[in-house]
Amino acid sequence: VRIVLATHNQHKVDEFQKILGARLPELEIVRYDRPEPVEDGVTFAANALIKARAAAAQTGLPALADDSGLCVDVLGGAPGIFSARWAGHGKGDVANRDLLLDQLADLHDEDRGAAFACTIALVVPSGEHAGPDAEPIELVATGLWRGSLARSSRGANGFGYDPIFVPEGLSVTAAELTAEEKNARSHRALAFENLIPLLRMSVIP
Ligand code: ITT
Repeated sequence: VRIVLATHNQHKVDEFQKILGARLPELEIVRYDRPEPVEDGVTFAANALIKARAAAAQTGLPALADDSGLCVDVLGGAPGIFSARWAGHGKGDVANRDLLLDQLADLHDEDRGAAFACTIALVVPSGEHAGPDAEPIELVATGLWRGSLARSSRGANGFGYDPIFVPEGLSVTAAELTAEEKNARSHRALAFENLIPLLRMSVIP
């Protein structure tokens, strides 16, 4: 089954392929990175649906999209949906991380709790058999990965905020994990775990 993944982020594509390849080999994930619709939703789910809806409408194929970010407890869940542009549009991962580290510099270890969140939206266009007024199927699944924020960046694997995120139960950052170790426990892996029954129900014969 062919399914498009609407993203500009190659790291997400790599993680999707590794996570799903192991679990659902019958799915062929094809990257789709046309100009994105405006992500003006106020939740991860809303933004993931905006991206997946546009891709499904443009391709006529089932579409997946991922909206994700880092939610810091003392910041009331920020950066959250603003994670990709925390230091400003186009400033990049290093600037985003450095700003967050600066903002949290005075906090004690016990106040540095955070979670990565990932919401994956699946939009399946209505089939021809479904009649002219049929709506697409829209489903979402979320995964959370608890941890805390390091005091400086460590590690070269992964992407984004991985070098400053210490997963619960570990003493290394997510960027010091191998891809296999990250994909075995990450917010993205958990979101997929929750999405698999929905995929089986809607796109996998
Ligand atoms: P698309 O919208 O094109 O998919 P994007 O990178 O802009 O790509 P988001 O809008 O969902 O994606 O922003 C996600 C932000 O959260 C971005 O800053 C990422 O670096 C960060 N992020 C998401 N998942 C992450 C992960 O597994 N590890 C580290 N950082 C992550």
